[in-house]
Amino acid sequence: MAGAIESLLVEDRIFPPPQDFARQAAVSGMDQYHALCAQAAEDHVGFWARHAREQLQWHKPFTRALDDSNAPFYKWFDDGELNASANCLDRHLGTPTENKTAIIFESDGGEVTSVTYRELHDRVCRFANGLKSLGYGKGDRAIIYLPMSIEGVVAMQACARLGIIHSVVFGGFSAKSLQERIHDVGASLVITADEQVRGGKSIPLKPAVDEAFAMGGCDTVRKVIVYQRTGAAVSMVEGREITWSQLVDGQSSECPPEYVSAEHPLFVLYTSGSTGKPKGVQHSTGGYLLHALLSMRWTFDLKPTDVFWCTADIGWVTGHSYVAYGPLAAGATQVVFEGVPSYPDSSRFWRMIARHKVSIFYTAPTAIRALIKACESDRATHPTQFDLSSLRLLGSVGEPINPEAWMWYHTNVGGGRCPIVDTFWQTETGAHVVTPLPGATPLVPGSCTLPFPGVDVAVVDETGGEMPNGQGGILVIRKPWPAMIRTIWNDPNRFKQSYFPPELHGFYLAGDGAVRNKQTGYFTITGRIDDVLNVSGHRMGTMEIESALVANKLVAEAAVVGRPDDVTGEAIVAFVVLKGVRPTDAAAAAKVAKELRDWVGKEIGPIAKPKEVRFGDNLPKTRSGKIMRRLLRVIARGEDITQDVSTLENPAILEQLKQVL
Ligand code: 7RM
Repeated sequence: MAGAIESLLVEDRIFPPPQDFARQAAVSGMDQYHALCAQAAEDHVGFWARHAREQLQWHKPFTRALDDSNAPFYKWFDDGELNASANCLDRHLGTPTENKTAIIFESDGGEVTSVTYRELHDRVCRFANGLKSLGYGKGDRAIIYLPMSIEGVVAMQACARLGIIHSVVFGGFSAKSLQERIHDVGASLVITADEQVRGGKSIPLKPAVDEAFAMGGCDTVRKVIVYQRTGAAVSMVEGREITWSQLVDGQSSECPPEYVSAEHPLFVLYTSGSTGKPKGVQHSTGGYLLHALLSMRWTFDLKPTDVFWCTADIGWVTGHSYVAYGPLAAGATQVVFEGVPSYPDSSRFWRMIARHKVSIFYTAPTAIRALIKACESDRATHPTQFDLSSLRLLGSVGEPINPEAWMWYHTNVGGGRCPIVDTFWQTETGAHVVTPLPGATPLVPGSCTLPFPGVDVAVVDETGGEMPNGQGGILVIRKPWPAMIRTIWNDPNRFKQSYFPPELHGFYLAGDGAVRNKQTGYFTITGRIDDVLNVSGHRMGTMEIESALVANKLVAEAAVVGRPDDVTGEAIVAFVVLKGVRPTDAAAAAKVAKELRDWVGKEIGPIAKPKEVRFGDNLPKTRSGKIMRRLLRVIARGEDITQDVSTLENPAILEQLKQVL
């Protein structure tokens, strides 16, 4: 890792914006970028207020842009009223966008369904009217547990239309994770599907909802709506559970939006932290939508003729800001994809880009790395075998993109002509925080470059003092910004403690390390500084996985660490002490390891399954009983331990844990 970071710091390839790109760009050239930053620096609140007035349609204009009287519980535009769904759909009616394609949906099997903005509006209204007929309205919470689909977007938009706060749970999460979220958010409504289809396989969803209910704690739920994706037979509780088509049948395609305060929560999205259970990150309506939309214009330079494709699932924040809200608010045509990049083979993305003439493509480094590997063994899936000439801009999100992958993406997917926006942001930030603007920022592979105008990002030491360029520190945001997290659902204290530690006197703590280039001031993210892993761009708390492991009857103790992985960025390695005897032969170890991996899959979801499980009679501990995770990280990487281990209670254990059975 140290080597990797050093190589980033000496990276000297620079890719200025192509001239014809810069000429037509929303932010054209660094002068314009610096001018925007200067406006924000001069009048931070006024800057955002101006864009809020220009970009959003207000039912009632706001008179006060920022209320910081109860920091860090900031309020933006809060006496203004608007509706997020009206800002995504109704605003386009009566304009040329009304009959433009909003969503091109491609199923796992390759069938294509498209809807125009008018049709999407009508579908959202019908569904919203159905929800209304069941008595749902402003302030209720809905869990959405749906596959990537037009229906997923419709469900989110319909909730927004009525002021219902949605909480989308990724379809890859287990029944247990679903139950915890239903309970924590106090949902009265669950919207799900019979099954989801990915990679040629049907995976049950409704049965997971049934299982979640059977675990208890879901008594707040009054109704379950089931979208019949495959038509598989699923159990339906009479009176409580109805199908999507029953709900929308006979409903009107006009549903007046419920105007809410800009501070009304639009959604709660659960994300992993360093301790305890996942946190329900609460976002606002106005400030969130503003930044989602503005980044469509500035980061993605969206034009009316673009075909935008963000490959993220709606279960993640990227699928909120850059599938469900941002592209629609901007009136874009976007691709929504049900399946996976490797099915029917690893050329799926390239075929889809060619088929739908995608011009802006936004995906994760882990997908790029997996596809690099795939096309090395099967040349027929190499991107250069396909007509990708429609592309004009590429994007990356979720984890650092290593310069090799960046170069490959640039050369082979972008044909050397498309800028790459390496966008750094988080569930908590709502939208892009450090990112190139493609018509302005000269690109350096492996760097997310410079702050989004109006977001005051800095690298500081533990007490908030700014680090000189070239010296690493922690990434903070010094001023509130409109799309920032408002609180953690049900846990305002945890919100304060996690993001606004007293030592940083009011700065937002992102949880990432960063360093700025000595000459350019460009940011490079050096990774999480807490116990959060990034596996395939998915955030996983090590404590969360440890809790799942020790909940298994075989396990006495467990410690989980990350190890660098070529494809997934980080891989999960679990060190486990069993209650019974330690397995000493490979077959026995493999059997228990499989059992534990499957267990974690059931407790959290398949994405949390450890890649490797090692067994020991004990774990390396200090004399005060603290597990030395630092040493476990070294062991997990297969590196030699160079540090002094004399303070360990039980140094002999290290040899045992080094063994790979
Ligand atoms: C959007 C998203 C957030 C964490 C964040 C970082 C890492 C995301 C980049 C990145 C380096 C990037 N939300 N991260 N983007 N690291 N360069 N461009 O991913 O809440 O799920 O994760 O992801 O560690 O803190 S998230």
